[in-house]
Amino acid sequence: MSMFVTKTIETLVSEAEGADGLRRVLGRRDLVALGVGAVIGAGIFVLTGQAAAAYAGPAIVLSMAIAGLASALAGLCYAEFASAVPVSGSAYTYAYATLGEFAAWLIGWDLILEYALSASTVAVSWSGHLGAFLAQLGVAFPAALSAAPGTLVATSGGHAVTAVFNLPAVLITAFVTVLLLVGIRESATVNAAMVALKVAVIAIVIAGGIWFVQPGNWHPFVPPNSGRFGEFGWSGVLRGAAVIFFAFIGFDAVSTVAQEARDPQRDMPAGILGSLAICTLLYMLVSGVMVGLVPYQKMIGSPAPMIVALDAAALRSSGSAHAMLSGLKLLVEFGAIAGLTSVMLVTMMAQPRIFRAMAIDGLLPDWATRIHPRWRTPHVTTIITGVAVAAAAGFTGVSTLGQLVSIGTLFAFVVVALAVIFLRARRPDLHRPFRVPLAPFLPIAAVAVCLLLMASLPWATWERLVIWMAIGLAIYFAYGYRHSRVRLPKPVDQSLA
Ligand code: ALA
Repeated sequence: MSMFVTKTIETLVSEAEGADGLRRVLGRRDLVALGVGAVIGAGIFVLTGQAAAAYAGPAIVLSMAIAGLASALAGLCYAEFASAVPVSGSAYTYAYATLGEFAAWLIGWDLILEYALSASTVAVSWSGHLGAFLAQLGVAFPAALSAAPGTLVATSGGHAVTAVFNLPAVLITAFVTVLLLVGIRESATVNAAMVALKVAVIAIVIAGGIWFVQPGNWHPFVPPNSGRFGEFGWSGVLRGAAVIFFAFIGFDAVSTVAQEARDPQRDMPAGILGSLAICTLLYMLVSGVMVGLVPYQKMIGSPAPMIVALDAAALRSSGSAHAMLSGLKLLVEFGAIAGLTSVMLVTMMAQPRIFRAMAIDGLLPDWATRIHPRWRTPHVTTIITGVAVAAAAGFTGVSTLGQLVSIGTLFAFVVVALAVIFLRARRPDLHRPFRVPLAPFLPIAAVAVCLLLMASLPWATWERLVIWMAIGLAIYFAYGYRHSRVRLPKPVDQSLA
């Protein structure tokens, strides 16, 4: 059989309904919280300032709306698939059902960028925020243990030392891995607590900060273009959207726990679209407040733009207002640390489930399908993910690879939107509890907007994507092509399930 062989929807659903071993414990609220958990993180706490200062100015609010719209178009496509095919492989499985094994492998491989690589970049950011938080409390963390080997880091005394490895990034990855091993219910509960905290912090920044906004900072709302594409003006709004898109990544991770949802057909669309709506609204409001507190130029290059904005407001105020703004700064650091932890938690929850779906199909080795007898979690793939994320976060300079995460995710979105169109044509009869409205126009719009955002990313990011995919192709032909269970049917080894 050819490598374009597809899996039928009926096979996928019956496999998922069989004695799979995962626990069906997640309700609608858990799913929305998982979506928000995966989305609000490094993007809003780190990238907003850069996107506003270098590209969009106060119109960062519009960039947020565009990135939110692109995500919503893709989110609708994910919602249709996740309700019709509620299995844990997400885009990988959707591609297998529609475009065939080869495309499925490519997407499965690509999703490593979205989940494992983003967890690594977020772990590095987590480490940076922990250092800043401790510094605010007057505690100095050893600089040599705070970055990838070979990086020059400034000590609290102002000297430069060469870092050995990034200890906090490794520790947080280990903590998240252990939590994910112990159980899906436990992980969802910790996630809910962290989501409540980070949403509360953002809401407090909005509600507290709005009183200190200087409306003059919002003018001109769309600063004139500098003469170069992407530097202010409308092209800047677009580039700002492409950069800030990272902040929206993650809502689709909800679809990877479809087999652990109590009623996936009903609750998957709510989890995906509900979390996206909450995050888009919060992002537009908080970025609007930030560029109202401080002239956007002041946030250039800052890894903690919310702090810069609050600092500017604190400088202008006195007495209790000053004290409140200083308190808010500490809260923001704390919220960022919680926020980043939950992003890692959900992306590192998603990755092992995709690996496992690939192993069930024979594209990865059999032992990767195992479920822990007591914890009922995919422990083998969870540990592999944890080790890979920790190695990348602790020992390599992954922090510069955020745009690779974005391009990889956009690529997956394009494929899922195309897959919706294909499946509508091929299986019009299929029961779809949720349907993308105005199909095929909205899925086509999803493809177009995602391609536009991909085109706005730097060329170097494209080169890295091509290299990553070439490595994936080599692995497919060396292993998956020869072991595929769909093309070369062989019984599943029940002792491993
Ligand atoms: N959306 C996630 C973040 O901003 C990846 O950290």
